[in-house]
Order: sequence, then structure tokens, then C-alpha cells
Amino acid sequence: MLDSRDKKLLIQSLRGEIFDTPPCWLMRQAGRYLPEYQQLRKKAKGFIDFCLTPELASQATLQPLNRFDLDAAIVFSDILLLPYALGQKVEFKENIGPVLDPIRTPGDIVSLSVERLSGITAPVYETIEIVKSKLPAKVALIGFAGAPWTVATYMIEGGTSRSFDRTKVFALQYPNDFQKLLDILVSATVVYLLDQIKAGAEVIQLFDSWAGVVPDICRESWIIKPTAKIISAVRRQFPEVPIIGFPRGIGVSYPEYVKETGVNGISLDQMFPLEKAAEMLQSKVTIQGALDPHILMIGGEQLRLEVQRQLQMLNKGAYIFNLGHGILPQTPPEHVEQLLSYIKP
Ligand code: 1CP
Repeated sequence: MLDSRDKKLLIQSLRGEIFDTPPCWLMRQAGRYLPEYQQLRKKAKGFIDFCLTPELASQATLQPLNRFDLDAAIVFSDILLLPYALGQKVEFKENIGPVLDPIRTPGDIVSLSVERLSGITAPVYETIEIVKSKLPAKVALIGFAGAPWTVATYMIEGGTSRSFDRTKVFALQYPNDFQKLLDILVSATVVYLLDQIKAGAEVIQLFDSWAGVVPDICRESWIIKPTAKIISAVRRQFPEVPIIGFPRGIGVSYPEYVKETGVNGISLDQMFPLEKAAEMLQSKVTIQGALDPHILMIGGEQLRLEVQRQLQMLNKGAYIFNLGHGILPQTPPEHVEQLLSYIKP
């Protein structure tokens, strides 16, 4: 029997189907590069308030769909809503970024509480319900979370980082406590994703933006195992919901990640050679990616040629057009229009 999911190219692609024109969505497709987002953003004081106000978050989710012929919407929220919902102090400061009250000692983990999560994240599910009721039939709705490693880096560093010294030292010095933190994040992420699916999310993406800084000997326990646990728990309840992994920067370890986690789609970064991706991965998994966001920012002929190259390399197998990382805030929105005209002539 056909259900509504069968009409959506993104979902079909994640089941392994190949199309002349691949489905396309863009990481961070809602947000600061859109003037209408900047306007809407003024209606809430803090960024967390904005994410937890369904009327605003649903509009932000739909803004890129009102402009562009994209194949997916991604619920407007943030990966750092999870530590916030677990009880950590999280703020987003203008021109600085996220600022968290950092975990410094194993004792700081004790106060995190998975029980309080659903009460705090309830508005996200309401956003999903609103968006779902307004989406065109062909557009898939993506729910998401950060992967435990990437979320843990923000929780321990207290914000963004270049070197991740504090996180690595904590993880190596207190391996049992770090494992406890990852376990808490796994349990919380499973609850959070299951609730997103129950509210209407049809695809899940796990953002592991800082996977590339993990030492080889730690990848299994910091990245692969926690991700595999989340995926198997979500699949147990919703085997039909495809899951995309974005372990940015893991290079030669992409095949291991795909094999050990069981993702349906792998979102590639722009550093990884496309010919290797086609050769090593595409017979096993749908490839999503991997245009350099700076080329989108520049636009024009360089963009056209690079889109053509990506299509030539990847469109012989199951493939979703996307960026290798999120859209840069300086990107002119017209360049997204250009991009789509090159993909969907
Ligand atoms: O006031 C504002 O407008 C703040 C800017 C902003 C926006 C628009 C932040 C703060 N988060 C978001 C939305 C967001 N974040 C979305 C939904 C929008 C969409 O995709 O259309 C998503 C999926 C995210 C995911 C996210 N947040 C990631 C993973 C993807 C990636 O880019 O690597 C990460 C690492 C974050 C943390 C975060 N939140 C915000 C900022 C500025 C950051 C990055 C901080 C850093 O550079 O370390």
C-alpha cells in the first residue's frame, strides 16, 4: 500500500532509488542569510525562546520553502537545545555564539536529568505538527539532533572551540565519567528523536559536526558506538524512518561509520574526494552532499561548474544534493535560486 512517504523523493532516495534529478535540501537552509529570518528573529528575545515558540519556529522552518523548490524542510531548532533541556545553562550571545555553563568535573554530570527533557522540548514537537500540516505533499520533514560527541564538546568546552583541549582531556582523564555523559546523551537523544518522529518527522539527521577531531583510537567509543546505539533504538520503534549521519571530517573512516552505525544516508563534507565516495560508499548507502558552502556563497559560473561536477560524480547512484556543511550567513539568497536552476534545469 502506498502512503504519503512514497511521494517524497528524499525518502525514496534514502531507500536506494536513483533519479535523473536528485532531491535537494541544504543544511542550515533556514536562518541568518534570509532577510525574512532576520525580521522574524526580532520577535523573540533569546534564541532559545525563539526555538521554543512554535509559531515562530514553524515560520522559520517554512521560510526557505516559500522561496525555493527544495525537497525537504528541517525543523527549526538547535543541537544545543538538548543540553538545555537536560538542565545545563545555555545562552546564545550575539556575535559570539553559544555560551554554556561548562561541565568541569565528573560531579557536574550528576545534575543532568533525562526525566525533565520532554517537558522542555514539547514546543519542538508542536512546531513539527504545525509545519507538517502546511508542507506540500512532495516535501519531506526532517527532524534532527546533535550526535553525543559533538554535543558533549559544547557541554564541556562551554561553547565552540578550535582545539577541544578540555573535552579531550576530560574524556581521557575520566573515561568512565565521559562514558556516563555519552550514555546520558544517547538516552536523551533517543527520547528526543522518537518524540520528533511521533510528532511527524519523517527523516532524521544526526549532526556530528566535530567528528573529525576525534583520535583514531577513540572513534569507536566516542562516535561509532553512541551513534549505533541511537540508531538501533530509534529503528526498533520506527524501522521505516530513514536516518542520515553527518560525521564531518572523518575522511577514510566513512566506510567504517556507515557499516557500524547502519545509517541509510551519509552526509559528506566537502573535504572528501567525490570519486572515492562514489567508489567506496555508494553501493552501500545513499550519499548526501557535498558542495563547498563557499562556492555557493560566490555563485555564478564557478557554482555552475562545480554543481555539474558533483552531479557527474554522484548522480549514478542513490544521491541527495546538499552542502558539505551549513549555508554561510553571508550567502546571497539568489545563489540558492541559481543553484537550484543548475540542478533542476
Ligand atoms: O540568532 C541566531 O539566529 C543564531 C544562529 C543559529 C541558527 C539559525 C544558531 C546558533 N542555530 C541555528 C539553527 C540551526 N542549528 C538549525 C536549524 C536551521 C536549519 O538547518 O535550517 C540546525 C540544523 C542547527 C544545527 C547546529 N547548531 C549544528 C550542526 C550543524 C553545523 O552547522 O555544524 C551546530 C554545530 C550548532 C551549534 C550552533 N548553534 C548556533 C551557532 C552559531 C552554532 C555554531 C557554533 C560553532 O561554530 O561552534
